[in-house]
Amino acid sequence: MQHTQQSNIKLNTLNQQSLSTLSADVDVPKYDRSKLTAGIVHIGVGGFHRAHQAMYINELLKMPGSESWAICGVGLLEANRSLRDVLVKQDYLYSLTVRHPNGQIDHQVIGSMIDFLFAPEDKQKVIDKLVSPQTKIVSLTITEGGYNFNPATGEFDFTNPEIIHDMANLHDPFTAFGYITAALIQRKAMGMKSFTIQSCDNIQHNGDMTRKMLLAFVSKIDVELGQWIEANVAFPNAMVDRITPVTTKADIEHVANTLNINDEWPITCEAFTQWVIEDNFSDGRPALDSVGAQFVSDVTPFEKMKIRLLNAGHSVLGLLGSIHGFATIDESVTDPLFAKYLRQFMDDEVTPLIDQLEGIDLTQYKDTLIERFANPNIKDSLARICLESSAKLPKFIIASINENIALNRDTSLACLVIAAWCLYSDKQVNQQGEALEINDQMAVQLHEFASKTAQDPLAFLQLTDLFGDLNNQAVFCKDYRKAIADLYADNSNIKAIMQARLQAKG
Ligand code: CS2
Repeated sequence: MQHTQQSNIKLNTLNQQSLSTLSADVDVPKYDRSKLTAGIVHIGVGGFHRAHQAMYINELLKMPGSESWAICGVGLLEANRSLRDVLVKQDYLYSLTVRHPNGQIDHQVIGSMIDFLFAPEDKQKVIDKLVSPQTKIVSLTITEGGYNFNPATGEFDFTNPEIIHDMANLHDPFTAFGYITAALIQRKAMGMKSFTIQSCDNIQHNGDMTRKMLLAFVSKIDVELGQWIEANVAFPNAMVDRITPVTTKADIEHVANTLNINDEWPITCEAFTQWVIEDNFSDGRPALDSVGAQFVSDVTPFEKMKIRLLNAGHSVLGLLGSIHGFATIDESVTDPLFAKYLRQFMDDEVTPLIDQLEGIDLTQYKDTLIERFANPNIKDSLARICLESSAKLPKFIIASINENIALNRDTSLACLVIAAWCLYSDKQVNQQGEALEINDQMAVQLHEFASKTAQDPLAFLQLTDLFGDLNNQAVFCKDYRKAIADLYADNSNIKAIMQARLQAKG
């Protein structure tokens, strides 16, 4: 540790100049970055964007003729200041460490980002960038919560104070909707084409959802603009996939020790990657199909499969594993009981809801998911998985519960996950008595409702913004009461409860 820190001091900072010092087995950008222009403005430069879209664009830029598709990142949040500082220091370069399940590690340096605008410092600059004719695509990873919909109804939340502010102050926006609207007003006035708005978040019909939310926002500001958006702006739906854990100190040290370079914000990810996109763009698109992405006319079946199996599977392991006291996804899924529970959840409570996809064998897809989750080299923390559960679970799990209820199908494995989420939000400790790290925009309400469980076992379900009318579903409620009773019993043991539920399923 001491040694690493000392050697760090002597290391070069990763930047354009130091690229040539990297060993030949590191895949560095050899294309001329000074010739690139940013056809894509990306809002929300998190780890996932840097492991996924920016990586695809990096591959594309290796091909001549694609120079106009580089990325300008945008950070809307004050918290993005430090990312901006690092990226500027590093000429917007960062390393990607790709960890295979067999231990193989590939290192890349990604060069597709050529600028980064930190919005809180200069909002007008961001609006100008969006208006610039160079900008052909505005892509988004603003997380499930960033779309500002009510999770139970799917309708735009007009009560959000930032939205109320932006509607009256488009010159000084906070939200992606504010920035995009300010830019589209100018584009329309100048007779320009619109950019495509491309969501890369884990929301089913992410393009349709973005469109619906933007139109709702605009409807209160400028009705004609709404009509113009309907006629001119493309919102391709897409399924995005690559497991990207939160960067840790160990990742920074790994890069320092193996690449002999100082990268202050490296990204680590799994080898698997997938991007299925509807071929619907307002003003051209990069040839992403030449670098592994897939263009299709309808992405619906792919996104449902991914969100309801992978993302939901993560949440099953995340919440049950947290209560048990596991720290990571691989640790949870290598426990045979957890693996069995996950598989049965996927087989019995999700697979019957997924349409058959030509060319995709669902059994194999699920096998692959379990292998990916078990990758011992990806230490994906349960804290990351449980982060913002209130924005995730309605789409990942509650949607399947509702579909199963409508079909009179059993939901007992998912039901325990909801009850575990109640315990998690209420007690905020695992069954070993250790504190859980809870990060959720709705943490206060989650705790408030969950903490009434001792008086009313169904109290958590009264949070109807998340659960809709689940609290009126008699069969579900009966099972939920049982799950709560089991979880809240003295000496409760989550594994014994999971085992009993699996046995009851037969
Ligand atoms: C995870 C996703 O945040 C979550 O709950 O399920 O971030 C997941 O790792 C990605 O969608 C994988 O593509």
